[in-house]
Amino acid sequence: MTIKKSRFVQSLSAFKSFPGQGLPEIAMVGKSNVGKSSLINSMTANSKLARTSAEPGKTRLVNLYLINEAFFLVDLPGYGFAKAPKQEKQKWAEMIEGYLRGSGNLKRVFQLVDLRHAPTEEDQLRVEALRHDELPLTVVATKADKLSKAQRGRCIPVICRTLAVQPWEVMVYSSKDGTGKDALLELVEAEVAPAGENADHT
Ligand SMILES: Nc1nc2c(ncn2[C@@H]2O[C@H](COP(=O)(O)OP(=O)(O)OP(=O)(O)O)[C@@H](O)[C@H]2O)c(=O)[nH]1
Ligand SMILES: [Mg+2]
Repeated sequence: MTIKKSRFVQSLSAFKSFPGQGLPEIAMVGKSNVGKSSLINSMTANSKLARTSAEPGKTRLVNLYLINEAFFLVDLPGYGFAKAPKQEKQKWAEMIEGYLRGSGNLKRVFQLVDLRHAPTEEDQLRVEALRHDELPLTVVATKADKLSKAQRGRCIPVICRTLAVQPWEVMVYSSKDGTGKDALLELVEAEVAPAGENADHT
C-alpha cells in the first residue's frame, strides 16, 4: 500500500467517545523511547507528523493520525519510563488501557520492542493483556539498523521466548533505513481494507 495522505486529527487525554467515524484503527504500544512515533513518521514518509525525541516520555496523549482518509494510526504514550513522576505514569497507563479497551475499531496493535534488548516484564504484561482482550497483535522489533543481520537473527528467539509469541508474529523494523516497511504496510493494508476487498473472487 502507498500512504498518500497523512494528517494529525486529534489528541485525547481521556477515553470518552472516540471520534473515529467508525474507521479502522491501528495502535502503537510500547516502552517510552522504543520508536512508536518514529514508526508512524516512517510508515507515512512524513517526518514531521508525530513529534519524536531522544528523551523518553515525549508522547503524552493519545494522538490520532488519519491516513489516506481511510483509517487511523494511533500513537500512544509509552510505559516504563522510570524517571517520570508517578502520577504522570499512572495517567499514561490509564490512557493506554482506556484507549485499548474502549476503541471498538481497533484492528491490530503493534507492540513495539527494541530488537537489541530482551523485552521487559512490562512488555510481557502488555502482551498478556492484549491476548486476554483478544486484540490482534504484531510485535514490531525496532531499531534494526543498529544490528547486523546475524545479530538480528539471534535476537528474535529471545523476543519470542520472553513474550511467548511465534516468529511469524514478529516483524523487524527500522525507521532509519526502512527495513521492514513494505511488509508492515502490507499488513496494514490487509487490516484496513473495506470488508470484502480481500475476499477471494475466484
Ligand atoms: N537508530 C534508530 N533510532 C530510532 C528508530 N526509531 C526511533 N529511533 C530513535 O529513538 C528515539 C525515540 O523515538 P520516538 O519515536 O520518539 O519513541 P517513542 O516510542 O514515540 O517514545 P515516547 O513518545 O517517549 O513514548 C528517537 O531519538 C528516535 O530518533 C530506529 O528505527 N532506528
Ligand atoms: Mg512517542
